[in-house]
Amino acid sequence: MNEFDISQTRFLKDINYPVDLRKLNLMDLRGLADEVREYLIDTISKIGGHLGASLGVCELTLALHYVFNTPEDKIVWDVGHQGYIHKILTGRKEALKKIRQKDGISGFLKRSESEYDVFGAGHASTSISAALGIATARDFLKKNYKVIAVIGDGSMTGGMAYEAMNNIGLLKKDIIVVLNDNKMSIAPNVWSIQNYFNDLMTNDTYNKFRSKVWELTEVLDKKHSDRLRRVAARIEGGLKGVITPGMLFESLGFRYFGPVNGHNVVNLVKTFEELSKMSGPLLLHIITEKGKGPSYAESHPQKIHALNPFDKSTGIEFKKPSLPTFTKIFGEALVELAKEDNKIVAVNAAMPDGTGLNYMQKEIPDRYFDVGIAEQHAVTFCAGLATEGFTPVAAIYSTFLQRAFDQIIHDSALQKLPVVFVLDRGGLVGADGATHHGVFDLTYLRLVPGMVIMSPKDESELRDMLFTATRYKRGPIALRYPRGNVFGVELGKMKQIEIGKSETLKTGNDIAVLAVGNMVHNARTAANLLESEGISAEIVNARFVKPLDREMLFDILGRFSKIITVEDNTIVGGFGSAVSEFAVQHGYKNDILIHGVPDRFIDHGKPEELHKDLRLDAEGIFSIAKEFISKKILHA
Ligand SMILES: Cc1ncc(C[n+]2csc(CCOP(=O)(O)OP(=O)(O)O)c2C)c(N)n1
Repeated sequence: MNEFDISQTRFLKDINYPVDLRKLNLMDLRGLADEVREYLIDTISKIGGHLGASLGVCELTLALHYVFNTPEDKIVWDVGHQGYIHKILTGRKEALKKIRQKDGISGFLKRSESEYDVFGAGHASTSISAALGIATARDFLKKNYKVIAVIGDGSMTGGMAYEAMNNIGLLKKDIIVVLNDNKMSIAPNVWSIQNYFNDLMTNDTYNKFRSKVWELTEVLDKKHSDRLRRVAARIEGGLKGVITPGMLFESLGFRYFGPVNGHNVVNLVKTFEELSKMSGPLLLHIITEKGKGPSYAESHPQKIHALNPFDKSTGIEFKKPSLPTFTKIFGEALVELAKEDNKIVAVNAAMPDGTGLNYMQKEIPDRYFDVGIAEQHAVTFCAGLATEGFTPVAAIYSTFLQRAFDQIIHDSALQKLPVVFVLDRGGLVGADGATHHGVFDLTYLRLVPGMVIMSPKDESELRDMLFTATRYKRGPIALRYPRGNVFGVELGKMKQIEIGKSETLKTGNDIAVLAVGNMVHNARTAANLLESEGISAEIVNARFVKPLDREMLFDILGRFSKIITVEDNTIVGGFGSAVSEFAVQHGYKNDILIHGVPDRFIDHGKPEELHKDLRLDAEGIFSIAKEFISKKILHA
């Protein structure tokens, strides 16, 4: 397929900011949409990234920046993974070529990156709350810009969206919510309200009735037209015998418009022009196709949510890893265990493939649940299942489980309910960056009384830990492992691991390195490097961050004056903190160096680049150990 050359485009070559866009004739937006799509596909095919969502909002993004006076008017994007076209149109056309790469722009919205990125995102369902905050501040400041939140139907499965809408109904602020309905989350969406939409969109009589009412009431003044439209909506609800989504939103205080075709850019512009003249909370429901454009994307919207570099004529990714991922090992092991134990139930929050629960979904669908982007609900749902003797396995990315902190404490741990938490993407995740790194979990889980926290050094230990977790009945137990491919070690029959027992991998005399999870591998390699310089390091695979292996710690603290702890978690309150607290509480005065992710947010980059920068790779651990031994440093 041909290289895409921006200089040969009719419109895109001259578009750098929304002001340039606004100089175009309305009809030219169609041609521009084609060019933007082509540029997006060409760029992402070379470097990888989120594709489907941005292709789906191409016309919407053009229409919003065309009609509204951005950045004075504020667009708040939910999640932000659909923001690539927004970035192209707001000064980052060239920068798109380095999106998600080290020192390049972020794959999500980021306030520090552009004044057009009004509100940072990465996690779902925040846009309506943020937009309401902005609108409330605007009114305090007596300004009159527009505030528009764009939220997908997937993100509408998150409870926070309803908390925000409920609040908007009370505050009655001028705000426009665009509901981008493509029936997809990453996987097909699990939104019950979708059924109402499906009803609506296929019901011809309803659509005719509705447009007739709008036409008839167009000529009336606002007070009378509003009243008539409400009466009509009630009649229509009665006729259909169901509550229509329009009524759902209207009962929350919104005026509901739609559904309209989100790929007709000309109509979208006209609709936004109309909406911009209205006041109060407005909700525009648009229908789009995730992956709109290339046929492979339209037919596989789930696959093209995010991609490695790919062939742009077929959508097929170039690089297929030879080793499986930790995710796959977990997913398959869970099926193995669930086949033996019919009390095991698997729960995920809108990430069946990402968490590896797609294997359960396929093999044992009646004990598989996707609850939507609803991590809080997922955890309490699991706690409920546990009260009745089930073994719920909540498979949630480390970063997204942050959402359910109170549910972990209040609903699971406090009641000693045995929920198994499986946290994929623990540690530095790479290209998704600061919003997605799983570097807080060891800390936020460690402070929960009674919580057991494990992290495997490799895939075989992951299986054993899962086996152990599903048999543990004394309370919540968590298992955390990284993104990416496994080491390729041999897999045996799953077996029980003693709770709180570490594993010494190498004995030594000069320094002890206590490592957690995938850092064990790097620590081991560092020990070999140290050995070649005549430094003898003892290497311990901690296995458990809680409870700590007291016997091992007494032994290590007794034998070594210098100890390094290594974890790909924040150094605040994680494994190293636990070891230091233990030492202090028992009156030891050893030098303990806590090595991990520093106490700041870490940007995107390849995991290996980030590990190198933060000295968490083998070389880094090796050099830190040397400096520590020679007393150059007391902390990393
Ligand atoms: C709290 C949280 N959980 C999970 C995710 C992972 N995630 C990213 S995008 C996405 C689907 C969003 O669907 P939707 O809002 O409909 O947007 P679309 O991709 O369809 O445009 C999910 C589940 C997330 N970003 N935040």
